[in-house]
Amino acid sequence: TRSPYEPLTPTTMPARLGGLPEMTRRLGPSAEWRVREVGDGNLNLVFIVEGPAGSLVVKQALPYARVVGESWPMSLDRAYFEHEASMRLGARDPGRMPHMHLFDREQAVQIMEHLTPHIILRRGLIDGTRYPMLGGHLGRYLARTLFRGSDWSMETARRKADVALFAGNVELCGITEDLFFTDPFHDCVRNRHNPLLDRDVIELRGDRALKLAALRMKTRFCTSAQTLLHGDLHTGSIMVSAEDSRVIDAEFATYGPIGFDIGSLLANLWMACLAQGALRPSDDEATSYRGWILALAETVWKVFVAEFTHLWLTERSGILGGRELLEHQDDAEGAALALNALLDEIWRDTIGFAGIEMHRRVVGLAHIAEFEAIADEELRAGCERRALRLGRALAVEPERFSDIADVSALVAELAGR
Ligand code: SR1
Ligand code: MG
Repeated sequence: TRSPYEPLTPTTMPARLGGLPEMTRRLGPSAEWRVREVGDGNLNLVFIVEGPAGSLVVKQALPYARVVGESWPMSLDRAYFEHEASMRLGARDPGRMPHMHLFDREQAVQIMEHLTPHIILRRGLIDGTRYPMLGGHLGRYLARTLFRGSDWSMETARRKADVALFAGNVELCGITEDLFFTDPFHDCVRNRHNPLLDRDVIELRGDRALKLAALRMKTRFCTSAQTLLHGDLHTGSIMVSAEDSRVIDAEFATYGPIGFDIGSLLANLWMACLAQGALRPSDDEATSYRGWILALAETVWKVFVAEFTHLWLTERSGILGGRELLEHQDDAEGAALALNALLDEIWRDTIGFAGIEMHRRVVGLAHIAEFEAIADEELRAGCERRALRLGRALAVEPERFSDIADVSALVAELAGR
């Protein structure tokens, strides 16, 4: 008989998992395991288990949101959706997700590759480290996963089955609906902000144009089921080393608009830029590293466009293949127009979602370590205020940004003030 769900601890891990041949084969005898709990995210337990033969990561969902505590119960099913999404995203861009070894649905446990010497990208951006391969890796990851999970790639039966499957991830999808698009724009108990931003927050919550933009982007998120999203692709969901980049933590996976993952990621890169003035020891170093992050964001977008275009031209086969209507009639110009219209829509969504992400990271529940690491409240408020300005411009005035270089210019201008 199987034991009921119970959270693991470093002490109970050897007794509870030591009987699994997969574990002892990879780690060695359980009596010699060293177990550390290293989770610093908002939701789960994460353990590194080291033995004489190797190391592994054990991730376990808790029946509540770790960031808030037991007062916010949360379904263990999120581990199941994370596992299902990770399998798909990993297959669509091989090598970009950690290798999964075991999944136990009842215990909400995933046992996976221990990525070493990788660190969380957000930490690397706080430390000022440069990762030469990262832009290419992330641009291709975005294009491949977002294209191959879409109607431009999947045939009807598989696509409908996957939409139905991930529609079950209601709880986490509902959190995104609230935490991104609603809570930050009204006086919700889950919100928190730097007290020095009190006046900015009052202004923000009276800003009708901004609230209409939030509603517009919420509508896109809820009604445009273009592809299987990672659903929480910020810089805390990416692990990096000098040569490698991996995407983790896909528990918020849902069908949604292609621009959502891209906008979440770019927003976090742009916010990291805005923090540099307070994080680096000199203005010159801040300017130089900010330039590197801006170039990284541009590379991510440009590689995404190039790879998405390549896939659209070479792999397009799904429900929206559309070849009968265009190429079979030799209408190359028509095909190019269709692709360009799609890329324009993705760009507009991308900057809209980026603007919303910036608001929720400054005045919502879940903040970012780049800003939280700034001890001086005045300095922090300055960075956060610039993020709100940038976020508002992106969400409310998307027509100002026909190209990613337009966003880079505004980030650099705001950061220099
Ligand atoms: C209660 S969950 C809060 C946030 O943490 C996760 O990382 C997601 O970003 C979510 O919105
Ligand atoms: Mg996460």
